[in-house]
Amino acid sequence: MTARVLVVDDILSNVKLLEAKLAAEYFEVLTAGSGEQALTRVAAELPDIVLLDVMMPGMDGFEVCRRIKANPRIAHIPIIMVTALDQPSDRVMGLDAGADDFLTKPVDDFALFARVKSLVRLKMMTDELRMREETGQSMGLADAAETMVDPDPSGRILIVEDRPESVAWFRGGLEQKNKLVDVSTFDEALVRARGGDFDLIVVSLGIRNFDGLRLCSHLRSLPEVRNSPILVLVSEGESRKLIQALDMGVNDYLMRPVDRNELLARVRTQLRKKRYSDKLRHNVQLSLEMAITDPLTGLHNRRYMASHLDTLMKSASPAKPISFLILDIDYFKAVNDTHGHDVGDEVLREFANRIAANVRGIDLACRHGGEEFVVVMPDTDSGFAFAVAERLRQSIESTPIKISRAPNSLNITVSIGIASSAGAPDVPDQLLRRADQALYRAKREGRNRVIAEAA
Ligand code: GH3
Ligand code: MG
Ligand code: MG
Repeated sequence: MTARVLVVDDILSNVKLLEAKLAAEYFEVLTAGSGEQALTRVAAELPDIVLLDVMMPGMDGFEVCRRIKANPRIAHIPIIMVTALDQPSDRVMGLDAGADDFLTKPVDDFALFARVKSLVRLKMMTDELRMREETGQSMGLADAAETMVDPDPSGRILIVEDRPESVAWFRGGLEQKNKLVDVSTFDEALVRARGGDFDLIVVSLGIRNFDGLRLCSHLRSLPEVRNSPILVLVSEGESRKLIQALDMGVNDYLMRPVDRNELLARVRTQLRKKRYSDKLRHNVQLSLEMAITDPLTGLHNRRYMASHLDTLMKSASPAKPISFLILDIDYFKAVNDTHGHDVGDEVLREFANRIAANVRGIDLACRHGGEEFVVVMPDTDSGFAFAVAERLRQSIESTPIKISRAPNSLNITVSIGIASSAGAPDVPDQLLRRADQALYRAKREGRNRVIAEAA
């Protein structure tokens, strides 16, 4: 993996040392010699990660970190504080400022590469989502997700640990704000994680019943758990395990003995990130739905129908014919002219509801444009399609459409054309054209009727 790393330190020899280590591992290295310069470079060059010295004259590392995290354009860039300080309180201050992790000077190479790689990999997954969300936004489909929706969210947390005193300690720290479930066996952990929709899973790597790393790797491979962050507990002297854990995609870790404030800070960070990526994922999903949906009626749009038809037609055969209905409201222009465009829209919405209520789940109903609708019916011959169309026509004719202003309801009628295909050599366009010709006949012969193409 390669990534662009910004190294920030006021002492040139520190910068040179980290630069050399990272360059040897084929990272692209950018540098800054002060807090101010760091902010400028982050904004201008959008690195994948920042290694940030804490003690600098002028603006110190904590302040740089806070400012990066307060700017929505760059807040997603992970930050590792590199510090000579090694008190839990310093770490908590950094985590509170928004840092993702800490490295103590002199920097251990293994720890450095493991954490940089892990954080960059996690960022790339979020970047992919961010890009898709941005595309959705630029198409006017959904609003942007806020980077920091809730600075201190609560969530559902699964604790995998077999020491009762340790479980009790976690409960003491986290239970007030979060919903906790604890388990102590491998199978129980899997079952719970699969069904639990957890916002965070905490795994003790020192667990005695089974191999905690194996559990982490298992959890990472389960689709139901993919979006839940994992935080591992490690003891001093287990740095190899920690590096393996980070390599397999674990999101964060805590070193025993665990400092309570550090626990709260790391849990908070993970829950916050989870909320943010959930929101991104939700927006992407929404954009996808909106891209294939007609906003006025909620039916599928023409674009979706066209692409779906290509797939559908391939499965058509004499044994599995496909039928098409084209429906066009009669004298709809008069509705607009008499009652206004808004009422016209209400009629279209209600008309779409009637269609949806009268077709089967496997039928595809879409708004083809204006006051014209298409229903594609797989595995349906012309006779059955005719019966459905006739039922729809009657339902429209017999029940007036409610509107929100006087005269409160309108009588409308519909004309429907039908074409059916037993597969090759028909292509979707021809079938649509034939249904359209049948519709034209229905209009010409007096409207409010169903006409199927001549067999
Ligand atoms: P016919 O019986 O021959 O189908 O006559 P018609 O008046 O229904 O057909 P025509 O094609 O002349 O008019 C269709 C009208 O539908 C014209 C257009 O303004 C209106 N229309 C198209 N899209 C919308 C829409 O989204 N909302 C509203 N309110 N009207 C629409
Ligand atoms: Mg310094
Ligand atoms: Mg019409």
